[in-house]
Amino acid sequence: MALNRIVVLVGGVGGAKLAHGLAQILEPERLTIIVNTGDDFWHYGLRVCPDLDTVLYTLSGLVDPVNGWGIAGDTAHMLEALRRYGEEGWFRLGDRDLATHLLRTMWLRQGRTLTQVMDELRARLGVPQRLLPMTDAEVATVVDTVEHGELEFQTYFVRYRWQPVATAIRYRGLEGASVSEDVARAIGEADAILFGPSNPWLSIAPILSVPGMRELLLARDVPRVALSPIIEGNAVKGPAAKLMAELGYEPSAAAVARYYGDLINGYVFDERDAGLNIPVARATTFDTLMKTQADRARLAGQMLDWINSWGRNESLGDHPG
Ligand code: FO1
Repeated sequence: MALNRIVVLVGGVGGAKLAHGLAQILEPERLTIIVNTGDDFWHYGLRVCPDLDTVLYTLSGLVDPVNGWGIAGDTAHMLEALRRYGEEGWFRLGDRDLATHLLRTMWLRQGRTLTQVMDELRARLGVPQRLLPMTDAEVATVVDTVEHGELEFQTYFVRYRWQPVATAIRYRGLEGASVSEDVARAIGEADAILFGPSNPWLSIAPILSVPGMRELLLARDVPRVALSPIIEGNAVKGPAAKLMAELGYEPSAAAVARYYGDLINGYVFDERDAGLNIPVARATTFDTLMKTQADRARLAGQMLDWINSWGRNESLGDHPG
């Protein structure tokens, strides 16, 4: 099976690591990264796009290696100045990171699309891979919680540190959203579509909820392979396992595979979970923890080698059960 063009759907930190692994082993023109924008929000008049920026900073080598988001060595003078004015400053916008939000907001105000803005930012930072927002429309993830009712995503995630109990997750603004031409072309030309180890509900589901996205993906008779974000019932990072339990799913790699259902025809999960019964036509295990940059390239290579080994002429649409 000739895997020339690879599309990967990602959210923030975990997805950015897989994207970086792929970027290390593929020629740049073979990789397109489609990124969740449900986490995006307006903050002090600026358009902030955390997942896009996390991928941008990871691929450009600027990312803070401890947090996995933001810029390494960034300072917080702006935040301190905001607090002097009595502002809470709960969202830690670093001084250098601010430049990204200023440019993005200016260019958006001048009428450029988010796709064009991100293309300019990644080119100026020397990132050669295509980095596409899931849509150019403003779609916002909203979390319904027991304690506070409806919360904007960043309020839920950062301000309340994802501690409130979630009862539902919704995506606002879908009625005005569509798949961009660039995203449609990338999916249409892909020889394999990967789902990053990002939170299925908070990071991948917003991408899938863009009108037309599911149909585009399902129309492609190519490997569509997800990488589990759950290892031994726990999320590698963030609230995936907690959310699954709150939304009525058993937190496991198997439940994530069931959630993706017929969107995927292949599944990669961690070798520590080797005993699990995975309801996907093709499934395999690797060491999926990406602790180092070398781990990212190793796992990306293992995934592509495995997909390459699939039979040449079988139809990929089959899905048991
Ligand atoms: N995450 C936090 O937990 N606390 C923060 O203060 C914070 C600030 C921040 C600033 C810019 C940026 O691009 C990302 C930032 N993140 C922060 C991460 C981000 O909000 C989340 O990791 C994602 O939205 C979830 O994928």
